[in-house]
Amino acid sequence: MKRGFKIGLASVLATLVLGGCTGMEEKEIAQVKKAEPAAEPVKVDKKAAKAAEKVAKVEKKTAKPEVKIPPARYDSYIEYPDAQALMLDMQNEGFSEAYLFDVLSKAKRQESILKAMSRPAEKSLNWGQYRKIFIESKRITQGVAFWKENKVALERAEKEFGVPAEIIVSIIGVETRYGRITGSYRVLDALATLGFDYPRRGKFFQGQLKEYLRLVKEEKVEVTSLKGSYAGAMGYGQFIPSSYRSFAIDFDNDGKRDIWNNKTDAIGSVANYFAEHKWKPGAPVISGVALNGHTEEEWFSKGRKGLIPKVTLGEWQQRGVQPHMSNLAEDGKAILMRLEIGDDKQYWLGLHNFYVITRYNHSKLYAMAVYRLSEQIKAAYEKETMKMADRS
Ligand SMILES: [Ca+2]
Repeated sequence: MKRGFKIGLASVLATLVLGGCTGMEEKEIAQVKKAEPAAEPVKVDKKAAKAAEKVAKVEKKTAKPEVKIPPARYDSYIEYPDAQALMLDMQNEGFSEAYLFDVLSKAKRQESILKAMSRPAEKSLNWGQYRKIFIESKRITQGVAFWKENKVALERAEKEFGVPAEIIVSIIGVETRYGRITGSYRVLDALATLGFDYPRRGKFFQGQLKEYLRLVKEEKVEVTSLKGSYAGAMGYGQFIPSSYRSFAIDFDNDGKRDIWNNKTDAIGSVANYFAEHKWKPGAPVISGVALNGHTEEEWFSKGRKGLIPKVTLGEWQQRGVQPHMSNLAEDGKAILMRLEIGDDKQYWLGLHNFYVITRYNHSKLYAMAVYRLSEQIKAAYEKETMKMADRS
């Protein structure tokens, strides 16, 4: 089975390397690992440790060499030719030259961001390792507390957008531990650093910097005032500037879309993001599956393109892939997933709503973690509210 493990691992590696960039945040698992272990040491069992050893071995063979961080080309971003091109584009949109000059002269290159982006080694976690980071008792109890505190807003979001409260709570829990870790970089610095000093994704982040300039103009906020992750993702749900402009909403009707400090706006914005990405109210997310007979390697979802459901449930059944759920429409489409936990494997069909979760972050492990955590938060919330009902 060693060979099977390696093939599987490669797919997981691919998923994480390619995961999540146009959706919400340029999220890399490195960030999660960096932000979390200090507060929450992850207990590793023997099986997982053995798997981690294997991961390290395979990683050695497959990891790309560490990306060299290019030195700053000039002392200030205003001297960078691509920054000057960006300024010209923005002048054509009506921004003044003096304003743009002032903004870009304030943008600071952040070496720690470039270091974090170039670190390749931490991207390779399998499902067994990944889920331990996100699905643990503290994040569940904190999720129940967040739900209770924001019950009215969550109920209204569920009613208006059809997105279950537990999914919204879980997203905010996975992204920022319910607003506890929202990032401490100035968004301007993060986007300028990655836009002008990180060639691999420079175009993407230059685009986000433009979106950010439009955002601060529209929202009438000071350009250096907003904080976020090292990739410029902001607030409770970690919206990048383009997502903010398209999907953030003023859910408490006070005239501002405040995803940084206002939990009601943050909740409504996450719900709206899911609704806009066509979440189907009441529809399932995943189904367990029985594999009857031979399977082809290419049937299994790999990488970012592999997240798009193309095969109908009817076709899966003809191939001997039998969902445990009996009430699924035959013309609905699904992806087939193989997830590793130590030496064990789990097989799942990812349905339409699973795909919608991957629009928030392009990774099947991410979507799986969000969904599994949401189930546990819901169970714990119901248990607790039932207890309270018994008492009264
Ligand atoms: Ca508001």
